[in-house]
Amino acid sequence: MFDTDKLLSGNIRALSKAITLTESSKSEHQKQAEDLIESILPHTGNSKRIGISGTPGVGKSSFIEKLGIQLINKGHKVAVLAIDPSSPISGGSILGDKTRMEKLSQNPNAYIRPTPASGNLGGVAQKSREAMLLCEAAGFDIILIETVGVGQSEVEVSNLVDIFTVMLLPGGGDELQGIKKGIIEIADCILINKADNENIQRAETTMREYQSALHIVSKKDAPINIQTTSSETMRGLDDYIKYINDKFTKDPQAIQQKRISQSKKWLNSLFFELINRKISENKDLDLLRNKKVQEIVENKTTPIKSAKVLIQELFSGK
Ligand SMILES: Nc1nc2c(ncn2[C@@H]2O[C@H](COP(=O)(O)OP(=O)(O)OP(=O)(O)O)[C@@H](O)[C@H]2O)c(=O)[nH]1
Ligand SMILES: [Mg+2]
Repeated sequence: MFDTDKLLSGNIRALSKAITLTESSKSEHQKQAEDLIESILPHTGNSKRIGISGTPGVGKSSFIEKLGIQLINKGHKVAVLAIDPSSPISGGSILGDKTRMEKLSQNPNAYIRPTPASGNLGGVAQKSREAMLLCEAAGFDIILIETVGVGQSEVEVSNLVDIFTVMLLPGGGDELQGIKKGIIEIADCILINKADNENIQRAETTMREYQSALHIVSKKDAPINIQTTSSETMRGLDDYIKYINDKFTKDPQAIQQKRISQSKKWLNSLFFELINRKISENKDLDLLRNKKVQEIVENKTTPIKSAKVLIQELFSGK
């Protein structure tokens, strides 16, 4: 039996064991993990959930290292979950991440964990969601999720966090690439990173370009926070922390609303995924579907009538 009390008391080994359980592909472990997560739910939801996304090398881990230490110095407990959608078992960048986050990884009030990108159900972010809830139950009140920006996974991670931050480099002529890629649809905050040394001017120009472009195209209720940052000089770090705190203190209702709509999305996507799985596992349905295709081809029936027959078959309880 898993020792839930240990997890709730903040024991790191228990936390690691719990996350490992959620990652197991064995069905008995899956069942145990589902029960465990349900049982700890009353102890979740009390953290600030922050996503930091951006292309490889933009400086996410270095920034998280500095941010994490700063937050710990202010009395927080910080969990870092790193998703690498490019490697199915993850771990790919963990070595790099641990060295990029050297101080943080040695701090007793920090916990760093890579999460596998390919879950059984729920896509890239499902495992991170479970890990996040477990970290919250273990008493971490700041969850930082690092993810490499690759289309769909970014959208999934944005559905997991309260503040989705996109990190960009000072531009080199193609400043508004982020807008073209549609990140403003999901970003709450844009950081123009590595704004140090000879890059300062360029970073500020990029920031202004985004500010004026977003002013025109943004349809969001809350304005997107845009600023320059540097992990080398600590530029912008305090502003970013203030921005996060303000979001939670000035408009807690908005965070609550966001979480409610995220829960709806999670339920819906898992529901449809399970339905699809049920469909693909149903051999009789498959045979019937092939038969219906044939009948449609032979003008014996219509697609709509066939679809209704298939639905009837699916819900006949067989
Ligand atoms: N000049 C400067 N260099 C930085 C800054 N932050 C990070 N770097 C450098 O940029 C490189 C990549 O930094 P990481 O923090 O590993 O970037 P990342 O976005 O986590 O990279 P991946 O995890 O591979 O996607 C390293 O060589 C860092 O030393 C910064 O603020 N200024
Ligand atoms: Mg990294």
